[in-house]
Amino acid sequence: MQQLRYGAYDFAKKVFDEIRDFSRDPVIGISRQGYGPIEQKVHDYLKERAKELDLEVKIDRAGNLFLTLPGLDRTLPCYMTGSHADSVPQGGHYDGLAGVVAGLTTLYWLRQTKTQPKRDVTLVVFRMEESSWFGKAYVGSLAMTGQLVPEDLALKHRNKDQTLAEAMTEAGFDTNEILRKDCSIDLKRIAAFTELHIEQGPTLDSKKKERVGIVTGIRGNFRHKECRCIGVTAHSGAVNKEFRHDAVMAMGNLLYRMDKHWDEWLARGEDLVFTMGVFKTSSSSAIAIIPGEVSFSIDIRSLSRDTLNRFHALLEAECAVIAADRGVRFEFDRLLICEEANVDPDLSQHLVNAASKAEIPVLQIPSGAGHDSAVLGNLGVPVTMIFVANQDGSHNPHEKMKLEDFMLGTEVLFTSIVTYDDLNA
Ligand code: HGY
Ligand code: MN
Ligand code: MN
Repeated sequence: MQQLRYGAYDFAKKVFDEIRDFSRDPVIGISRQGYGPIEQKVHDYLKERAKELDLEVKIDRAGNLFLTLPGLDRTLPCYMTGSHADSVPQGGHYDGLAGVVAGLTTLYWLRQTKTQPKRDVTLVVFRMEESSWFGKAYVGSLAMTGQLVPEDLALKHRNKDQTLAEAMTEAGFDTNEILRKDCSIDLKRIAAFTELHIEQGPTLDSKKKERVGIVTGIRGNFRHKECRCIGVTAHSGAVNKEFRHDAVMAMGNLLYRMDKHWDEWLARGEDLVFTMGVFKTSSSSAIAIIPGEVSFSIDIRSLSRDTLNRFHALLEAECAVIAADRGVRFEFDRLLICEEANVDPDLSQHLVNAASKAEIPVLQIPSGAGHDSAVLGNLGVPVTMIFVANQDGSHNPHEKMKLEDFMLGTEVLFTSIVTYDDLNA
């Protein structure tokens, strides 16, 4: 398998470099908004590479892109791999794109070595996996599987007066088609789905030996895009503490309480992370004004749905206590749920076997981040994920990845695909 690392190394490097060149945010990092012009440019770029590799190209009603290398027996369900090409605002280059380039590199190497697998191998490039622009995650894969609702498309852009429906229409898609309840592809035609992704956390990069992970489960999440704490705006000098309804102080108390609960839940072994990533006082806030309003986002994640339900309920209960205490009120917008997902044990074992066949040490590791794989996994498609080590985390402009680590992960993917039918032999 040595050839894969070196033969396709330059191909992968070229693809990453060329896509980076047109993805740079004018200020810092990478910005590729889902259903935005740069994401479209990536899809167009991939269609060009697909032509060179003589791949079949298909685009579904939501703009998800499918590139297929035909197998010997086309009646068999395909081995699918893929991820997303969009990014968070001023984020990194590799979140999502690594899985797309790994799939393309695998197809490239199948062509280069004139290997025709028994079954079709399809690379899927999902639209708008990131929730950061309109609040909803997995938009492309949910559209592909008929799970979007009109309220999703009514969500507003993070800082523009535009709905998701308007962005989709502007990108040339028919929102009535996108809201259909049937699947845009036959899920029974997917024998196995493997998504390669950067870990986005510190575990693999802290290891000398294992630079590749086999994912054991994908956290689900409960999100609110914009909640509000409403108190009373007042003079910061003239109003003594007992008369105040200070929204920021109320939020400070809420965060303190939830942070303590979080520690207690971790101490008793629950899998849980809790983030308020967006936190805004009103545009008229000023030094000498007691803030009467705070808007904030909520992101609660866990491998366990029960943990998610109980922590969300605790948050609401604490809000009620603080509201009574401080004379403020809390408003929650629609709860956005991304389901937690299990990986397919047999397919995961196949990946572990493929890694050992390629003599690549791997670590079994859960995914804290959410991924499109969870959408397919929860609809009965056998899914697995391959993580590759990356540096400086993710969802920030400093995210890095070493191409050597990427190629190790791609080699596991390649080996998994070319040996898949031995599995069934
Ligand atoms: O938020 C996530 O976990 C993913 O990056 N959309
Ligand atoms: Mn992401
Ligand atoms: Mn991602």
